[in-house]
Amino acid sequence: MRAHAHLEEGHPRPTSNPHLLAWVDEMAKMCKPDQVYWCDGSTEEKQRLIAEALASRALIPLDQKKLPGCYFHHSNPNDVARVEHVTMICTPRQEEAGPTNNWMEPKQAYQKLGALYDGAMKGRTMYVVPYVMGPARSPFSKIGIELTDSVYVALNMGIMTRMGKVALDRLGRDGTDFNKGLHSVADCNPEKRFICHFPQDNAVWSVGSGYGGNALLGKKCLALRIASYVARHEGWLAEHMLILEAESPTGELQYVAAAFPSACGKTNFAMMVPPGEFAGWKIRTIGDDIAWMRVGEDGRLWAVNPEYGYFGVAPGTSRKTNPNAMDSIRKDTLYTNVARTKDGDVWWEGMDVEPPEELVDWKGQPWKKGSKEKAAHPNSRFTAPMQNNPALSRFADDPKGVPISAIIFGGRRSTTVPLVVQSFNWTHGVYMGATMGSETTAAATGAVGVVRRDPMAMLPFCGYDMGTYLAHWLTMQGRIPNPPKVFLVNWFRKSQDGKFLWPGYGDNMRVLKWMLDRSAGRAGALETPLGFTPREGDLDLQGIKDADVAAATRIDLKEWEGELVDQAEWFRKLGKTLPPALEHQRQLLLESVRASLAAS
Ligand SMILES: [Mn+2]
Repeated sequence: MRAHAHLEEGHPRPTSNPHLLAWVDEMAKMCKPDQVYWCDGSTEEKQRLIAEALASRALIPLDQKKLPGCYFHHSNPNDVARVEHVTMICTPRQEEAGPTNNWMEPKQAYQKLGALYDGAMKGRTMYVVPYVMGPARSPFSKIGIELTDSVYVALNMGIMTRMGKVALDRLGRDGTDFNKGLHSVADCNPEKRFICHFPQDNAVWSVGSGYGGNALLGKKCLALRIASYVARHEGWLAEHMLILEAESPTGELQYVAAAFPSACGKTNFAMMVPPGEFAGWKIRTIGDDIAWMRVGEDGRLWAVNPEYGYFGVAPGTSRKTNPNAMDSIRKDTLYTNVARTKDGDVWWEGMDVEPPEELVDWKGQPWKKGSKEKAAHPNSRFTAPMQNNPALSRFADDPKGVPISAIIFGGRRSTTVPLVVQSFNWTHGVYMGATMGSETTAAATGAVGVVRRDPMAMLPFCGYDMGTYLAHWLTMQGRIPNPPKVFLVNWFRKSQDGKFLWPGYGDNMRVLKWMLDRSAGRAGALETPLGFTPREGDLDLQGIKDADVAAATRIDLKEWEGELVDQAEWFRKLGKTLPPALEHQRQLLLESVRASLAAS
């Protein structure tokens, strides 16, 4: 009962909300921290927590002249990524979690994790982290409270969310609608690591990991898994999508949301710098990872970014691939598992900067230039406030959100999927999202790997049964009088000798412009059995280099016949909740492709 003793002696608690207080007390009783600290989100508090973290070596200082307000953290080497095999959806019936999620019965999960939490915070502080996902005063936003024994997590939550007093004010003296998140690093044992979601209780219990997606409970846990469940019941969409703003030379603003799986360039696309030929065009960021989208009074789909910062992968981020990200991470940024230079700067593979002769690698070991070991962990990260982004849209914090003209799905496919194709209609668009995927290629032999289907890039993030999720997407059509147009893109198609057919990065602006013009009904296209594709001359290709546009945009019906046959197996895997309209769509496309093949 030390926690209680401390509460009486310590500062007065910043809320009188009985529901919140009772829950915090109950969790403290189980975890037995030495003290309970309520975060207020102030600047002074941040400085104090940083000082604490420096003293305990949870943070290591970087050169404060070069990187003001930036610090380094290295995680336990056994704890460097999301852990999908121990990420659970805990619903009374397994069918509610569906065939693509891991499932645990809720009572059993509470018991199992309760035993791991018992006394796990002895000798530690329990930080109470109140936060809002979404603009502070937006009716779309949701409140969460994360209890954590990691000061690193508390500091990250301060960057990634609107954290502190703002959330308690919103919750009010009697509010009950908040996500109950409990997190303990415990002894960081991979054998005792679980991330359990209780959609019916609006609760998340995470134990045994201090890493980003497992520990920052506002992000994947609340804003995607729990929110997707809530969104289905409330009639909206919680999606793994970036949101960007495009301003044309005439000042017209258009917005798109795009779902790409992890490591397919969401952050790069959201912060894209258009090529020189696109003078007067500006791309600005609303969000780089998550979109909450609802139907507005005007019948359009409106999106907010629930997050307040960027938790981005460092390796591969460079001046060339993403200058706006590089500018976003020079101050007030936390770096996790990157490499460090002797003079307190950061370095990673793909930074496009020659490594110095010597580095300190992500584990804290000396590293010499030419070493075969990677200096930065491939999943090393930066956590940066979105206000740092020079290309941040002035509507990024708008409570209404932004109206979406186009939804883009995309994966990493070396063959078959063309550069861009527009769906015939909403159902066909949902079908495109349902069947999208990425593949692994055996680069050495050029052999094509297995396609991992990742519907709407939500496979690891959907908080309920996937077939039911796809049915929810289909029913949204009836709710959106002015739906966005839907597109499928593939920046990663390769030639037979393994070369990318499309340069990607800033040149994706050329494809984006066509999609924006299609959405506004002012660009031409070729109707194919698989949707609308740009004809020669429909894409603005002025000044493009290193592209084989004809090959990148080509639809090979023979390849598509195989693709459509292959998709049947994926649909079988989703089981009996798969909407019949999607299987029907697949058969229609297959018939149409076979008819075209027979006629040619
Ligand atoms: Mn993501």
